Amino acid sequence: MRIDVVSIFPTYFDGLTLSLLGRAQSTGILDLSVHDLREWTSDRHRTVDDTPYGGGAGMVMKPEPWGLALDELAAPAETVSETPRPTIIFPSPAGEVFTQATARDLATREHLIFGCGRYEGIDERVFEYAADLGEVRLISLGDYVLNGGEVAVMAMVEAIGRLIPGVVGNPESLVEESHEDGLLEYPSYTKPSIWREREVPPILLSGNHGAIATWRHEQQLERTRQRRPDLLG
Ligand code: JET
Repeated sequence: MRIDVVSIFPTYFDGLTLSLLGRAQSTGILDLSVHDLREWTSDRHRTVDDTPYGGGAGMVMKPEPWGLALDELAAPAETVSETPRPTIIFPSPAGEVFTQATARDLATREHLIFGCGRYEGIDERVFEYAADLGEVRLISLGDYVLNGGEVAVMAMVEAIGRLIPGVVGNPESLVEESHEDGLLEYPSYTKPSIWREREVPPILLSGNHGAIATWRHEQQLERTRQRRPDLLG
């Protein structure tokens, strides 16, 4: 999978080269490039924002650098029609909510482009133009506002990246976790069996694998009922 990220703070993404996703990049499973939006400016001050038409607080990201960035990243010059149309994602508090199902869907794409907005947002015509180059998705991490899209893109790339076949060593660890079966995860314990007078639930030491599976499922249901009743419908 190819992933391009466009941001005015490209060093935010240095962390994505660490650990799991770093290994996926060195093995060639994931081809991740981070680009500075200012590379597509041509004025002396490398301006990416301007005042909003109609007035109001704050600044809006200018369309021109975004147009040039998308032209270059969505249709690389040296390639031909085999290049798949990219999925172009803009994190936005006004987008559809990102879930594990969204991550699974996006993990099947050949080419993702993430655009990180800042200030009060991006000139609306950029989203219209991007729709001519690929499938545009405005995606929200949740009902809160960030200063820019960078942290949201970090979260999405990590959630998507670990679902690409070969990125996570043991694929079973992908199934046995919160949200993959619509329930919250059961509690986990490791040694020592008594720590600061707190015991591990004895059933986990019983060796009775059927009873352990039943107990874990009950724990999942109880936690989901208490913390996330919305998931039970
Ligand atoms: C966000 C994502 O705050 C979030 O996204 C970042 C952000 C902040 C400010 C502007 C912006 O521009 C994008 C845009 O969208 C229409 O113009 C993006 C909160 N939950 N998920």
